[in-house]
Amino acid sequence: MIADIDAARAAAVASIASAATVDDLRRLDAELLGKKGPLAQLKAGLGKLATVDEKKAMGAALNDAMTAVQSALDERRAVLARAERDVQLAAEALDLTEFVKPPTRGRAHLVTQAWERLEDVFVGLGFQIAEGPEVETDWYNFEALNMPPSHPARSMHDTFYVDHGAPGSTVLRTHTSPVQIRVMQAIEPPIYMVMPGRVFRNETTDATHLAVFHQIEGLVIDRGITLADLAGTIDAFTKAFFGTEFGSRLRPSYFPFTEPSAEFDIRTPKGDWLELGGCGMVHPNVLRAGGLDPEEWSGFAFGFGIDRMAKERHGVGDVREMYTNDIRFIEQF
Ligand code: FA5
Repeated sequence: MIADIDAARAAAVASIASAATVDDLRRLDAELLGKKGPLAQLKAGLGKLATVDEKKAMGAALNDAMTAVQSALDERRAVLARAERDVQLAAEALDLTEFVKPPTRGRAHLVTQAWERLEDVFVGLGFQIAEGPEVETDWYNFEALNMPPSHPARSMHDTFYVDHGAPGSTVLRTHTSPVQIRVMQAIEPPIYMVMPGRVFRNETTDATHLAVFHQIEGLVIDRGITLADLAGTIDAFTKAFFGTEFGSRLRPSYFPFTEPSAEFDIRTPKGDWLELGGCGMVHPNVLRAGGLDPEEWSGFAFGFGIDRMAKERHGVGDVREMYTNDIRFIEQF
């Protein structure tokens, strides 16, 4: 009988070694160790043995054989499972090198880039940032800025009126200067604030004029502020934004809300002068409209065109080009 057990064991181990898949092994497991398997049948024959000692010896040999078959099954299963997993991983692997051209990344619009850089530069100079509404009352856009209804300077701003409230009382803001008043009303001096935003003018567009464009307003209110502080701030800004090879100058001008008033020009490295915005010392009537005492506080304000700055900084010929959304133009920046 020992010979039969050894033969059954050897045959089982050999068929396990030649199993090609985990499924084959599952079938072999049932065949070899199941109730009808060769070892189970030999076990059924134990009863026919004559002596107890023989039964014991054969029983032990059968148990050894079953344990050996079971561990052969376990070892082979581990080997086959690993091989099958390797095949599956290889089949599912993604070849990322097939994207020869990486997907192109989007970026901020030229004017947004200029807006964000302006904010960075002014924050670096110690300013805070505020924003005001695009739809304004006539009072904030004009009256509080020393432009009563009959003031001739109103005609410099070709205004879009909004059909809201009393006729003529609501406008699309023509500049960011009304935010000066809102800031003075909202916070106590000292004020060092810049206010970027979108503005609207009912004008014909050309290479330097848009009907919807962007300005950045600046307002400084403190004790003892003079025109020298304004000139120094503008020069520091010019060098920080455009580069140290650029210079700046103030040219006498007129705005109802500043006195004295000036235009702010920058000098390019080639020596040309370009007008970028208006500025001046805040008019006493404007301080009063903002709730401040002109005897106690003084300050300066400025307003630059952001679209024109982006145009100059990148050498764009025509401001309108920045809004055509022609990808061949936009992707250069
Ligand atoms: C003003 O709007 C004043 N609020 C600026 C100011 C603020 C002066 C504070 C004093 C104190 P002006 O209309 O000049 O001023 O416009 C200022 C700048 O906005 C211009 O220098 C220019 O850079 C830009 N700008 C004006 N009109 C247009 C337009 N149609 N398209 C594009 N940019 C414009």
